[in-house]
Amino acid sequence: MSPSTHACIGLGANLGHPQEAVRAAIRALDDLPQSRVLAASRLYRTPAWGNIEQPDFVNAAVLLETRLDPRSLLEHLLDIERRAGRMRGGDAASVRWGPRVIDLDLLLYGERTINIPGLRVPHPHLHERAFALVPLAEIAPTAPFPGHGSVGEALRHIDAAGVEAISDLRDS
Ligand code: PH2
Ligand code: MG
Ligand code: MG
Repeated sequence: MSPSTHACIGLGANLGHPQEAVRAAIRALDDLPQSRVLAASRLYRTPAWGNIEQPDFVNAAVLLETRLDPRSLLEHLLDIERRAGRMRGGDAASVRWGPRVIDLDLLLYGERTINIPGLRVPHPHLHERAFALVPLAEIAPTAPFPGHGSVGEALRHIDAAGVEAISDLRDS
């Protein structure tokens, strides 16, 4: 069994029922084997990033204590996406940067840098995306971010305009 690690997961959705989808995915993360959610951020409404006209996103972040290795954790994230109805390959909702019912990204895995087929950690765009960094900084500002110091330090270098917590009430 691997030692326990703090992994950071980014969640996003902008099709169907985004708030419900994000909340359900947070519960699914807590149900993963050898894992538990240590902290979940509030939900944020964020302007869609990318070159496609699409609805605003709901984004959030989770700090997960896990003994799953990075590859197994990634497989579980893809499985949660599939069970939530996420389609990959061929359909309109699979366009790069396009709309999706739920997206779970492995942003950080302890202090590790990972570069294997299908998985790069830290997430290669984390340092430039307020929709991921703002929720993450809410729950894990001191988390080590290889190449960028910490999550909180990385956030100081980007413009977070337009990224707003939906409500302090989780069931709004
Ligand atoms: N995800 C994308 C593309 N654009 N924009 C926001 N605001 N939030 C996202 O999670 C997001 C995005 C593809 O993963
Ligand atoms: Mg993503
Ligand atoms: Mg993804």
